Amino acid sequence: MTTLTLYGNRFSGHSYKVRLALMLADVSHDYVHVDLTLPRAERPEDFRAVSRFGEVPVLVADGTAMCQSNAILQWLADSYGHLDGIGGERQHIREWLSWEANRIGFSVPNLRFYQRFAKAEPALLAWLEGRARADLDTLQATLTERQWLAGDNASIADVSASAYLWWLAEAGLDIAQWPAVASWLARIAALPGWQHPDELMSPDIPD
Ligand SMILES: N[C@@H](CCC(=O)N[C@@H](CS)C(=O)NCC(=O)O)C(=O)O
Repeated sequence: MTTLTLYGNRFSGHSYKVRLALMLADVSHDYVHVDLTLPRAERPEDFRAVSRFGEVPVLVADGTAMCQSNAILQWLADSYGHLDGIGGERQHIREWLSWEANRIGFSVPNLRFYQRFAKAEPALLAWLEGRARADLDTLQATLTERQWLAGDNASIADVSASAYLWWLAEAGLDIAQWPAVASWLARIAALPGWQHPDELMSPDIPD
């Protein structure tokens, strides 16, 4: 059996999506919280040794370190045959993972960061909000037509694109404006093994 250790942070949706995929696939793993308020050079030695980009998440599988959340999700899907789609769906899954990295996995986390954790110029906030709204509109249009982003079942595309939306209110946006997205989140929350990020990502660690 492969020994897995996930390095993550409780406020990081990128970390959450990897841990959620592990939970949904019922894969045993160790989880290590990394304090991102520490300068990179002061983070624990074991984390610095495996984090090629200095970021969470990092998944270490039998001593081999993997970075970048969507690449890790693809490895998990390939390795455990869960949330992986079939046939031609896999190309759509890869497309959604690339879209997520540049769109909703950029706009919503940054908007949330500047609403909740730091201050930003109004122009930057307005730009991020416009981008987040456009991304939610893209999801709304897709999910009005279908239940899942790719194929007939949940996949890593759904896990990835939804990761930050559980905190949408912290970004100052109301999910009620995107009802098909809200219904999709409810379908994801009904998957066996699902947990909200605030429950799954080390609730014992102080803010
Ligand atoms: N593209 C990366 C993004 C990872 C990322 O932005 N990680 C953030 C937390 S959500 C981080 O580690 N920030 C701390 C730092 O950069 O020092 C992925 O998908 O894994």
